[in-house]
Amino acid sequence: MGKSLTRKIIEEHLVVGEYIPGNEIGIKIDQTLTQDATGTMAYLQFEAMGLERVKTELSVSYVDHNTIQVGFENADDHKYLQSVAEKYGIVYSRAGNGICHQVHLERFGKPGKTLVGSDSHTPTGGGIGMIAIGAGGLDVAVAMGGGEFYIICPKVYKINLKGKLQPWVSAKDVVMKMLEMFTVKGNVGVIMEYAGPGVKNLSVPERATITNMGAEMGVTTSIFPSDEETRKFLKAQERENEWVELKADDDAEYDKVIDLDLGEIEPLAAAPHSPGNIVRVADMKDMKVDQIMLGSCTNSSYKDIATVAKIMRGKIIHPDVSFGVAPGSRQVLQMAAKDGYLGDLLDAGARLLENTCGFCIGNSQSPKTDAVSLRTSNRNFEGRSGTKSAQVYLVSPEVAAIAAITGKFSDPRKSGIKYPMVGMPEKFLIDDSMFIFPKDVKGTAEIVRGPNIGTPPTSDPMPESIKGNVMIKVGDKITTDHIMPAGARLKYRSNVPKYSEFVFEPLDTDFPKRAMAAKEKGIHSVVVAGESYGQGSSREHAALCPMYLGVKAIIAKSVERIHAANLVNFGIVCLSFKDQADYDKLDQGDDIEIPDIKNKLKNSEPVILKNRTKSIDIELEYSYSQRQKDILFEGGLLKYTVKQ
Ligand code: MIC
Ligand code: SF4
Repeated sequence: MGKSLTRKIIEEHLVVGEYIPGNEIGIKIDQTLTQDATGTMAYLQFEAMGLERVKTELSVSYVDHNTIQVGFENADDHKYLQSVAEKYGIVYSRAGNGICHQVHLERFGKPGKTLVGSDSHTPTGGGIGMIAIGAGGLDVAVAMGGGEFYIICPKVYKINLKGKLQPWVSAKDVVMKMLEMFTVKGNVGVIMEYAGPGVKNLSVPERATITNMGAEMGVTTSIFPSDEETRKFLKAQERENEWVELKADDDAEYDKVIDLDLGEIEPLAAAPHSPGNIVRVADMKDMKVDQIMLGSCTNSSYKDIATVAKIMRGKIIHPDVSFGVAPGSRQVLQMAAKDGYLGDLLDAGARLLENTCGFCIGNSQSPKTDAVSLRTSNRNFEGRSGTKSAQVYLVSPEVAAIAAITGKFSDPRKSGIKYPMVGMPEKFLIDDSMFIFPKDVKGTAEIVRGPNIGTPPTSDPMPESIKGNVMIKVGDKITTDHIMPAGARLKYRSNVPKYSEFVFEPLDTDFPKRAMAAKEKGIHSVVVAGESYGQGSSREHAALCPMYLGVKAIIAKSVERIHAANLVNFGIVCLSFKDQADYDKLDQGDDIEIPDIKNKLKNSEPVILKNRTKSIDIELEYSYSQRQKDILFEGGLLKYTVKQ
């Protein structure tokens, strides 16, 4: 049997373990990326490792999340990041250069390479044939230091694409179709490999939209082959010499094969409040819309902006809507300006937003109370927009454009407007002047630390027994936005004690005070959760800040991949119910004990939780490799790595 493309790239990078799906393996990382919101912590941790330079082929530090700069905090972070980059040999992408994933695809992504990034949408790089994986900042710091990156050796699903997209249907609809089929849970440890005759009908930026939002399925990553389309893209980015042809063997073995006919896909949307709530746009019954946002790392390519501009040309936006446009990169923005598309959009009444994450992370453009907001981004978790009562639908740029004109959520195929076909430009505008390439080969640059730059707290070694309290009980599909909100709170990322005041803010504003008071009395906190705990972002603060507040264990029906890894990295043990029904036998406030947990893990014995309040025992499970156990015993990855 032949090999999948995924297997070929992973085997080429395999340094620890064997390629057996389900096994923990360590792979060599060629490239890393960070963004500012997760980057400061990642670099503080890198500094703590005491290395002289990064050891990767390429590491890039992007500033794209926190550019709102109300107060000094964001700007302090940026200066710190710039100085760290210079000292350790990292490329610095300045604020204004664009969203990390879009810019990385344009300027640095290389077929066949591995990339790990401290952002969950790093799989965008799969569009150009990379194995690109999102992770917590600490894992990225270790990779920058030349350490291997650990994943579960994946199951590989082949998505066999046929046919061609119809007018008014675009790459966003393809990934929403995938979300309809696979949902947002149950795909941990899977890589989606796109193949088949339909692949050639998608350009690299379109493929990147698909692999980007694949993150919402909870998969490890998604990947496309590197073919003539990839060559065209690299050539247009003046990087043709970086192209290599890459594809699966014709007789490759897969864990599942799914056929998907591009020609049969219709305009889709993700309804509130999950990217997995897929509905047909045709069923939206001309719902009145209040806000439309075009942008984010999913849909802000040149093609996306140009398509919308062409639809809007000569039209005026509906008086009841606010329409914001955030191009994905400076390249897209400069080209849209030169080619006249920006003029079309501005003439129509669009509000030009900075080419950053902005609205997508909820740090600006919060809609009005109860608003219906149509967004081309990838996440519509409740409250993420900054307005709890807002109804956010995720849509394609085409659907967004028609809604901006009509003020209604309607089927773009019935708009009466001719569909503008926009191809990929033969040549993109190349201007790398907003990158700072490191010159200081001796690493003597001084690191600049403003008052917003704290020191990363470390946790204590694992206790022999966990004795404490169910400090909070939460339900299913709790996202990292619930655990550690971003938006207006984002600016405290570099200041853990301050940011910790907002742990679980959307669910229970009293949690931080309760947990801290318990910690001061030596009482351990545990969190009880339902299915798919920790969905969404890679932000390690969703583990780091609970750790700071004294959380020692998460007891959940299931935990998502990146968050589970982050919990280990910060010394929080993650246990699941042997019998899912036992979830009902724990309540907030219950006194609990997990006796002798350290030894049980050491000896791979079952763990029993004693609910002292209810006088019942509950059997808990775990599946940790020896490496993960050692990290937990040590009190987290930083201590473990320094010791090594
Ligand atoms: C997101 O889209 O949720 C973010 C903000 O980009 C996060 C990273 C972060 O929280 O800083 C992600 O996707 O990992
Ligand atoms: Fe930025 Fe949004 Fe993409 Fe996250 S999902 S990287 S916040 S644009």
